[in-house]
Amino acid sequence: MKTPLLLAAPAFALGALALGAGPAVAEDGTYQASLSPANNSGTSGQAMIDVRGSQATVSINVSGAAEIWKNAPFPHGQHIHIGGQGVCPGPQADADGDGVVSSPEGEPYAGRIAVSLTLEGDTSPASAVAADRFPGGGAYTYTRTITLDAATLEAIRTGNATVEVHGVDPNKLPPAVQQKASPEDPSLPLAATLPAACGTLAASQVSGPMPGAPDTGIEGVGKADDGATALAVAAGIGAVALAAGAVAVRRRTAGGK
Ligand SMILES: [Cu+2]
Repeated sequence: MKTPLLLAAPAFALGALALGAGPAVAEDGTYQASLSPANNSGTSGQAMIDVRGSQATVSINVSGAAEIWKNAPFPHGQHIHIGGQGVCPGPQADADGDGVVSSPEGEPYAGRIAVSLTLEGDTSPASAVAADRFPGGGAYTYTRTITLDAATLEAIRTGNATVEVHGVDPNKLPPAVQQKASPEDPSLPLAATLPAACGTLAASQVSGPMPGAPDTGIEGVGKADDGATALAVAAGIGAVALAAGAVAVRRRTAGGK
């Protein structure tokens, strides 16, 4: 019987159309991370990312951070990391056993740098250690609206993105570590780029739609047993009118005989 196949086609087309429009809405929302101290830094804070399409307003509050470096506010690199396990590294990530977990050591857990949360200019991984464009000092508030790429948006939406703030007071580190150079930039001490606080971004309960919310409209059409109903919903009121007209014509034709 061919009729069900013909009727199914418009319903499928509507499903595809609705799915195509869906993800942009589903990605919108507010995501939060509670930033917990790493590497004995005493640094903690909160990060919030409000996603609207590909635009994201990032807000970060940090306290207990390293205050001074070379007679100036201690610069704190901060990034969105993706592509790891979406978790902050624990002590087991200390591969070389020096007593601290460097950014490269933590990468399998927190992920690689996807976004550099700079104050101005470039936000790509190329600005990961752009010390002169990061906020600094023992406590600060940061807000900036930036554009995120698809991979970062997906990671945030699926709980695979972390926020890390870097830069630890050398006095809080083991003596041997204080003498080490940064693996990311050998001209800097390791202390300058060590993770100081970290948190996993998760959908906020405060506001915004939950990610992956089911689209009941699509489900309803897809599960419809009545092919005629699916066709009418898919094609809209115009098709209903046409179908009604066709029925009327058929009846007139039949009656005319
Ligand atoms: Cu980072």
